[in-house]
Amino acid sequence: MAGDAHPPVEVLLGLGANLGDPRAQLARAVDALHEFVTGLQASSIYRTEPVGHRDQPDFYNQVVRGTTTLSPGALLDRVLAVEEEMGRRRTFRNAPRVIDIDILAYGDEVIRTERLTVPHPGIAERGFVLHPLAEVAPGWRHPERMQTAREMLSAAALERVEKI
Ligand code: PH2
Ligand code: MG
Ligand code: MG
Repeated sequence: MAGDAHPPVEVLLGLGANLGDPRAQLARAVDALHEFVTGLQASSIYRTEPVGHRDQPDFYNQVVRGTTTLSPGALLDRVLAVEEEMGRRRTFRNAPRVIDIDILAYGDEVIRTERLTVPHPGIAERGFVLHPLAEVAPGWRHPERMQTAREMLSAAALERVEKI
């Protein structure tokens, strides 16, 4: 949509899956993201212990970095459309899922609307985000905490995370 034109901005997205064939689904999601995120760089995939609702399969997590010209709201719409096309059904909070795509950061903007909290509120406590984030964006600083992923990692008590 022309109304969504926006100066290019660097975004960080967090991907997770723990149903079906998680690694294939991460690959499919990254492919779909190329349609609206350019210069995309993807981290390694990490196998991670579930956080929140613990009685579910391990997750496979990844962080991607790239540039978009979509506004934050338009980016969220596109990301939710990819989740839906891939068969995500929303049941309960922290439930198992075929794909989850979260907007971790949108440039260094701080956004708090009904639909969107950016930076994503869980970043600093989540090893499944911080490990792949440190790999793909070592110089990025959380715009409110002013810390890098590495710095947040050293302060957090974290779940099991294994690079694969
Ligand atoms: N996502 C959640 C809740 N818990 N745990 C892991 N390990 N990985 C996730 O992606 C994840 C989670 C909510 O989105
Ligand atoms: Mg999530
Ligand atoms: Mg999500």
